[in-house]
Amino acid sequence: MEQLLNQIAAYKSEIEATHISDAKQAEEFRIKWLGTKGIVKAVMGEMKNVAPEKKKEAGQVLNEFKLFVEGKFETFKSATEQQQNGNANRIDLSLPGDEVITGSRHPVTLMRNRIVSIFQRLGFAVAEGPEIEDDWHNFGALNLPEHHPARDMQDTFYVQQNPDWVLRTHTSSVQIREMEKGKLPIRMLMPGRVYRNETVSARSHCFFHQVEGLYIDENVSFADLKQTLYFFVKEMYGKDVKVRFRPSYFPFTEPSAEMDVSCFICGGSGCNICKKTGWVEILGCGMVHPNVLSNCKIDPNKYTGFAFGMGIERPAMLKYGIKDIRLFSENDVRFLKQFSSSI
Ligand code: 2U9
Repeated sequence: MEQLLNQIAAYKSEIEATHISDAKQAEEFRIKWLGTKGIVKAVMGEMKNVAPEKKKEAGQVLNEFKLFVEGKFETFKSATEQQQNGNANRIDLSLPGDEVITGSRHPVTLMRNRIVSIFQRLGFAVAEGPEIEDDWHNFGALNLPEHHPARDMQDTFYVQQNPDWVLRTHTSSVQIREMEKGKLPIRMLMPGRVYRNETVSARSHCFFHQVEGLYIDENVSFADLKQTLYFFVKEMYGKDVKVRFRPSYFPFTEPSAEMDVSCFICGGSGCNICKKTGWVEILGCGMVHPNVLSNCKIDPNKYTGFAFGMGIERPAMLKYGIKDIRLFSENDVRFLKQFSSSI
């Protein structure tokens, strides 16, 4: 019995001298002392060697020892848990913050948004359509029947697998799709990418972007077209620009016109941009040809409409001073990150 008491006293001082610094050591402590093959179990086993009259006393001492070890283990465990939580929650306020990489919008997107938002204020809605079109929507419905010489005006990319399919040469095909739905009036804007089989150079590319507009209702006149475009020009290029219309020809509009604004670079006195004429061409327009309305099952005797179309790259190049159209599609981050805007 005395031997047992001495042994327990030695164990107690060993435990008192033990220091635990992490969860791993706490677990090692548990296994050593409280595990199934641990010291506490072994000491309990000594009971059988204790003389019967001492068993009661020995039982109390052993029980107290067991509680002592368990208590120590709980203390170690909660200390290491607190330590772990502390590490996770500790914030070093002196560290620099994470960099917020915001990116920037593409200059073509910026210019498109600018154009679109002006017409949206006049009640134009935006519509989109497929870039691979069938012959009917890109040409036929737009008063360009097969073998019409006007088809040669735009060199077209044909899809090899199906000669009826083309990469759309204008977003007018989207207007046709809207008109075919038969819901009138229509006041819509069609921004999008178009393709033309042209040699790529600093000034022209085989794909570019345009915004087209279409307004169809009863009693729409050329005066409505002019007022709409006047509003656009004033918002886009400023209150002081002058506007002129020149007669033109498009198979899908009659009459047709091209619209120039007084040069917003030199103010009309003559520079490289306006080729010393004082005028810059910005868009084509006209009254929707009656054949186009009929093609879409709209009665041309009841409804009339106007349409217009403009490129996006050229105004973007003039606004941002971009000298080469190819930069738009090269995805050079050094180029792209220079443009920022809220829209
Ligand atoms: C329908 C009927 C008529 C859209 C029009 C133009 C004139 C025009 C060019 C300007 C520069 C395209 O990006 S560009 O190369 N567009 O000159 N576009 S009238 O006329 C339409 C459209 C849809 C149903």
